[in-house]
Amino acid sequence: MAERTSHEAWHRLAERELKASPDDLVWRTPEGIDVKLLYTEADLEGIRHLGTLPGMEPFLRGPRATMYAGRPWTIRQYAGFSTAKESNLFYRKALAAGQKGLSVAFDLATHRGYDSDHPRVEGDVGKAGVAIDSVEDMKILFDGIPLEEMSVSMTMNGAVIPVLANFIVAGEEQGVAREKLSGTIQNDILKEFMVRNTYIYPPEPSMRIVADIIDYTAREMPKFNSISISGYHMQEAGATLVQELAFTLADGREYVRAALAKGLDVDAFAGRLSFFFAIGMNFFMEAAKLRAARLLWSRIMAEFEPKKPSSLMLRTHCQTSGVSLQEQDPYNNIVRTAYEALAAALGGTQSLHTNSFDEAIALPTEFSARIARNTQLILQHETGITNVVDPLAGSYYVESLTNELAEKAWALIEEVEAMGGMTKAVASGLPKRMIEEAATRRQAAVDKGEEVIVGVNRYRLESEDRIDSRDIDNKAVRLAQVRRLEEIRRSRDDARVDATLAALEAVAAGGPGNILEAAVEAARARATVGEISDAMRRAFGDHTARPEVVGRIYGKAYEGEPEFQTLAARLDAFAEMLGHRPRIMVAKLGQDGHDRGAKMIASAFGDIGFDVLAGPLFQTPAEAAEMALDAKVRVLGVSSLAAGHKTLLPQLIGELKARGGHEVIVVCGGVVPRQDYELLFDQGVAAVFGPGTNVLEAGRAVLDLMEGKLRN
Ligand code: DCA
Repeated sequence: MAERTSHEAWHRLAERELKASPDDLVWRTPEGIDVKLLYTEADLEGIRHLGTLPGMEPFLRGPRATMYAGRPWTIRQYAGFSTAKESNLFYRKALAAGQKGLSVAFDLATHRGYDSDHPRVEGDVGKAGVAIDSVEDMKILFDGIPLEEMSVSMTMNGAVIPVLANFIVAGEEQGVAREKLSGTIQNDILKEFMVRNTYIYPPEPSMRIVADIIDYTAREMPKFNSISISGYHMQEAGATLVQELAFTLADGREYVRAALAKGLDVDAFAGRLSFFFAIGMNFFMEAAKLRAARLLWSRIMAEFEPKKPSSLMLRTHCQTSGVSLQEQDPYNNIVRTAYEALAAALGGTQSLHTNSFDEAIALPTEFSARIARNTQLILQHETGITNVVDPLAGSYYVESLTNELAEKAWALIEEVEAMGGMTKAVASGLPKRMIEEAATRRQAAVDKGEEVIVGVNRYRLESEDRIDSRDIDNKAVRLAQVRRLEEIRRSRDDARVDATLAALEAVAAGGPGNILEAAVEAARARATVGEISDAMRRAFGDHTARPEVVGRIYGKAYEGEPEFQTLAARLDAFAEMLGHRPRIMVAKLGQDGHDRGAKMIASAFGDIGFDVLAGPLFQTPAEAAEMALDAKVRVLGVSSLAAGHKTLLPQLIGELKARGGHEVIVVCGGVVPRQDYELLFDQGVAAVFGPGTNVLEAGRAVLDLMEGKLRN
């Protein structure tokens, strides 16, 4: 009663201060959660998880009893570029400067199971990660790094079999038996079909690969985490935190079922399942998300009736949000990353990557990587936050958020369950569509200034200083890789390679045995990543996805707004003059599967009134040019997020010209450093739209270009 009276008194006071009702200030988040102005004890009523303890079921307050007081989270920076030698040097310096664990970024050629000399990957080798073709590269990558002491995480999903096999053999040849290897393999293919797109094979055999790896590591590599079930890329693709939470945990449930279907005992593998979440700018909600994730995972795992308490425990890596980084006023990114890192730590992560401030533009330099690493070192050594376990517990707001996120995510998990589980849901396209809708909605909110981004849509600088960025000479990297491949092919025993590859293909085709086990033999014989992947391709086939674009989301957010209507009307007039809607193709070239930007542009441009053709993923420049000319497009927009632009765009323009397509206007969007703009313009690119571009402005610019072309 006293509580109610005082709350009423507060309400009156608040109303007087605001000259409006405090209820008007309720913040509806993209998750559909109404965040109130004030939380009180009353908000804790009925929340069942209160009063639980860390290190114990349901592990909401953390997987360890002492958390960071016993051992702080692992500072694990995701890195890799160019050759194995260059990356090895970078790792060694980082470890000497305070980094605690390794996390390897592979280039996209490796991700998709191609050797560096394959014609489809010319623009990708060594660009967005390190090029690894064989055991020899893997050995160089870890040269001088003792694998019995250092835990190594490898982000690999498509070509997970050859890469893990190469790692095992590299360890062996370094004198470290596989049972001593510690680390994590991402091995999370479901989210690749949903958002990240570095798949190779169709879903069914891909799930078999996941289960075989869980089986092999459970038997042979007890210190190795067999999977890193990842929501990170979902949030990067635009998912709300509820979607990220629900789809990730539903993926996890599916993997557990796949492993159980192989006849494994749940306690033999559950303790080595790990997770990976993104941490964005919604500070308290991100911390609450990790707490809710642990609560829900223990609930899911309880269904499988494990005997070991550790089988119910969610352990996770986190990475600060890449999409929250901006090209404009880039030092702001240091501040963003620091807040996100704090949220991850307060949420109880086990391992963390903090982004470098220049990552919206290019690969990190040594300078930006140092600041990113020091962001964590300062948190661990100077702020005192490691001394207390789960310090946000008991906060009316955070507990209430934890509960609400958990409830909303659980409802979505149940929805997936009703569809027959995540593999079926993914096949139906529902999660992908939901995420794309959320991404488009968010873009509209940013473009309209409803969501403020400092330095981008508010407090923008008049002029920006250029910052240094790292560039990779991928021609030189490719040449070095091709030479080593030649050397390997010359020096190995071909008959042994053929026999091991044939044995692998037989297992993949349904014969007895474990796929990873067979691949280890092939890797030992010096079969390459491409050859091992191809042996499985022969058994499994390739997966190709149909590009689908959501509609009426961006336009709806702008309903009735003059800015949008003016542009749409201008476009209508232009279309009338032409006698048809101007057609634009949105293309993705090379192995770059990051398609959030491309999908969003396709969707928004469609709403504005363009006739949009979405090209498939992984086109070569020649294939894209051919498709564009067949479809008679006026504009060909290339979305480039994996640093292939300097190779692929000139090639594309060459291919267009070779086919008489001089009239096609080529524009480019995505992560392109300013210093590359001139080169692209010289090659004939008409406009470059960097990160933070307002979509309506891009639409206007494209229309201007088309009108200009007609006039000339
Ligand atoms: N007291 C005593 N021991 C502790 C404590 C503590 N307070 N906290 C952790 N430890 C132990 C752990 O039990 C673990 O030993 P174990 O493997 O034998 O059980 C060891 O110290 C390492 O700690 P852990 O929290 O597991 O941290 P990581 O080895 O860094 O693993 C994890 C984190 C999320 C599980 C892993 O999957 C990972 O590193 N993922 C990274 C994924 C990644 O980098 N992705 C890139 C995008």
